[in-house]
Amino acid sequence: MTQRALIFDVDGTLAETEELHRQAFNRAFDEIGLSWNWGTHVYRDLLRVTGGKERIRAFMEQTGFAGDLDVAGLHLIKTRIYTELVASGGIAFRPGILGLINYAIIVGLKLGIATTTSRANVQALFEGTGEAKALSHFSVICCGEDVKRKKPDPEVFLLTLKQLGVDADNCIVIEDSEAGLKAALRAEIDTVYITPSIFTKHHCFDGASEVAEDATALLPFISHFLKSKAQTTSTPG
Ligand code: XBP
Ligand code: MG
Repeated sequence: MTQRALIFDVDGTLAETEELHRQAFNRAFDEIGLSWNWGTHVYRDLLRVTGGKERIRAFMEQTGFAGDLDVAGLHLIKTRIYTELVASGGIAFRPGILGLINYAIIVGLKLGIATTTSRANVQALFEGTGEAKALSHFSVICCGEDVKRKKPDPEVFLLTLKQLGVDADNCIVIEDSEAGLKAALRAEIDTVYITPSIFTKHHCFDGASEVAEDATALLPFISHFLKSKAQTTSTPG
């Protein structure tokens, strides 16, 4: 039987995590005595740069910061603070996410994660939401540290496809951002559903198969995708 898969992005897609990332960056800056403070508008703009370390470097360049900064060390502090914030339990999955995970398990879709953030943050999110068990159903989890180039580069999706052992044609991606959409399309995954997050509502989603308010609206599309694939497979010639 042809294997098919559902691949989830993490930040903004599984949960509205970017506000906690923003707070974690600011607390980390404070901890090392930097006077930076990323407000919501500044952070929304900085999110065009994917990856926390890359975002810090972009900000340094943008502001002409000339100091000597251990970006990797600062980012480790940020990750520690972020995982603590998430573990404190104030975050939940977005509507429909757990329903889609359960649906995938029932219909035999493989589950994958393709994210820019770190494995530690993914783990913390599933634990912090009280859904650690759901993570055990994901056969592949590809993160920022697994790739050389982050989204919108397709590398994380290509790696996820390879590890899943599923063709791009037989995959559905759920994303919230323009960079994520571009990355999936560049990996030749044609079926990309977008659920814009608070921080990505203004992005351009040209090329997406569907843009929905949240994952609750996606079930009929996924079911239709599976039916059309089943018909293609069973049509002789
Ligand atoms: C979105 C991102 C991430 C987070 C920060 O990731 O760009 O960089 O903002 O995470 P996703 P790190 O692909 O899941 O939407 O600081 O751990 O890099
Ligand atoms: Mg995202």
